[in-house]
Amino acid sequence: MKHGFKIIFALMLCLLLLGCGADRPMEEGEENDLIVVGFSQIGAESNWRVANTESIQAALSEENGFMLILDNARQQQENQLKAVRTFIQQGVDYIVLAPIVESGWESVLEEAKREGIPVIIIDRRVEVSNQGLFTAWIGANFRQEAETAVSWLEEELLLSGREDEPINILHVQGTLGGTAQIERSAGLLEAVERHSNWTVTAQLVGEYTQAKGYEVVLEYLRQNRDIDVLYCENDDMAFGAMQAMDELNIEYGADGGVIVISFDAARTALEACMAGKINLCVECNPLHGPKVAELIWQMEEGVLPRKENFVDEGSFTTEMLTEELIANRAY
Ligand code: GYE
Repeated sequence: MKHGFKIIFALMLCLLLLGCGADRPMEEGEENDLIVVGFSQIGAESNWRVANTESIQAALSEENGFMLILDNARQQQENQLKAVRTFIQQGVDYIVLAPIVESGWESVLEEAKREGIPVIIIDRRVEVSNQGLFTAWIGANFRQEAETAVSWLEEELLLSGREDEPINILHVQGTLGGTAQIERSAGLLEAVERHSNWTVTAQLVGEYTQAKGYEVVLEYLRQNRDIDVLYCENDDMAFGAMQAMDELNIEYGADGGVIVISFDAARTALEACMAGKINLCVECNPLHGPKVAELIWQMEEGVLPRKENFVDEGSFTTEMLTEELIANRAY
């Protein structure tokens, strides 16, 4: 723990103990033992994000030796920059940053580096000229996720004898400029290039939320219902889109109608997939907490952690899912 922060923390603890009239004197070295981590989280826009926050909170708990300072940026990069600067001022031991977009981090990361505070980036990536500005990154292979989705679609169209038919794809994107969006979009567009009969009829930005997904898809489908595939860059937007299709009496899912592809595979989406509403759930694993803790302990022991750390993930279709499988999932 950095010196300035140690003093503030010790003072706060004293005040708290005095305020509560506690009679237990602070044990010597008590405040020294916790590793202080500042975590700048994007927000709480999706089930995935909530599971991600919970995973960090569970892994960086006091019982595990950490004091976590969590900041929710409510979808604003500006708030994230402020939070990281506050962590630096407080002299935290480590910073964990889940960046909303890839660009714009250079100066704040330089400031952290100058103060000698290691930064672990999780989930989306940062685009910086010097890779030494952060210690490690933990996250998913978003391009692989997109490739899983398009290969499944190719196969599905082949099996149903539609491989040469014109295929209209409605593409619902997440927050623009973040790695998950960039890679999931790029994987789809590359496949569209390869298939002369595939067309992206529109790209709508749903900001990863159910409400926005519903709004943009409803508005679009009111004008144009001629779509074969809905490619949604997360579950929450897929739920919004399904709500819009229900309202407009458009059929979708495993029994026929619009083919729905979604990313994340959080529990509620898997349930919708098992019920035949979502055809394919491509998993994106939000459980970064244990890996963050592991990397910090490595650094505490003077070991330089691996720079790129991918989490495991798979994909699910209606036939693959059982209640038991869903019940046993962690998110
Ligand atoms: O898919 C979405 C979220 O960056 C992988 O962000 C993440 C995405 C995830 O809020 O649900």
